[in-house]
Amino acid sequence: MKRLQGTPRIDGFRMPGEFEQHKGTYMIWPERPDNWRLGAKPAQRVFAEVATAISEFEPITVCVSADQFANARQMLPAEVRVVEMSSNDAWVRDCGPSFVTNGKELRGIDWRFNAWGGLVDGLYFPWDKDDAVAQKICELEDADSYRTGGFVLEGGSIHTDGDGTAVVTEECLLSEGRNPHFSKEQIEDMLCNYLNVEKVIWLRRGIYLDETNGHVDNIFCFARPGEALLAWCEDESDPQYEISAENLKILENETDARGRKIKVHKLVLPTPVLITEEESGGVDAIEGTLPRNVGDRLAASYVNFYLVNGGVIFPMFGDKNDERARKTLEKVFPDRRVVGIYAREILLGGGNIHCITQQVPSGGR
Ligand code: KQY
Repeated sequence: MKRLQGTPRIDGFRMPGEFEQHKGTYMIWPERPDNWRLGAKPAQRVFAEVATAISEFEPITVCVSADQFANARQMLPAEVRVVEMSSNDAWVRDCGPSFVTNGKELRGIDWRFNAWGGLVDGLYFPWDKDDAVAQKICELEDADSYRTGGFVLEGGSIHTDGDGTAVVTEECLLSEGRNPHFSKEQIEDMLCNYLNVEKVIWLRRGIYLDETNGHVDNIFCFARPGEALLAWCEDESDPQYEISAENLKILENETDARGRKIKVHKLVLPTPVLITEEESGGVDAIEGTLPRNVGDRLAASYVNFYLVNGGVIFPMFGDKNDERARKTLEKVFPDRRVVGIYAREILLGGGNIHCITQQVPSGGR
């Protein structure tokens, strides 16, 4: 497949909203023992549950290393397509392509990936295999791609309504480890040209202590144009309270690209989730990888749900707010089946269901 010059905007391609119809979903199989406890066995069981749940709604492909291929194949149902692909870890939202379409043809944006901050504050080294994932998925999808040169970005750090608006956080996109030579205006230009949006809404910060430097996909999500969910904290003594309140204020004072006020639904967070001694003890310590220490607070959020055709797959934490989250999602998405998956094992690796999925929109050739 070709590498394209120019930009999606010039070529008339746009990034759809996740709530739009999908052709399918990609995931990557977890295996590295310095991020996933107990040789990634508990995480693999949850990844298999997520893939199985997605397969009930739309086609799904799981990318797996050569070493893990046989194991993944036997853990996943036959409906799930399994392909061999190398990677450094399992976060396809971030290293996979962001797809754009003109309604007839699909193309990918292959951002440069540097493990959430490169040598400044990245989460592991090296990341070269991850950086090659987007082009490989584009090959499987028969999609030409735009390579963004030195511009670093992860799919979880952007969110669009498919109708001219993108939402990001300053904490992430202005972080030192990504594009320190770009001004805020230059970053905004890149987003407008590659996602083909006219307006970028800048939230301030993401979820408290999110190791991605505050990815937007853990705190904010469009349900449809003009309507969104925001991760919400009710405990005024918690540092998250101020972060969520600040973002709400920004959203209340904004309009989207079409001039609409955005209706915001509060999705109340679980009570803080901390790493236990047993969980910490199961992770191999390797220099250069973020350690998993006892008592560390994880960036748990129900906003890390994934929208599939006709469904919503959301993470549960065994928390009193799990059922409350389900009710909020059922209210906001009355036409979708809401499926909860106990996802603490994904959280222990540093993300959740949205971070381990990447959609291929419909509208490809
Ligand atoms: O998008 C994400 N939340 C991924 C985080 C990666 C964590 C690596 N340990």
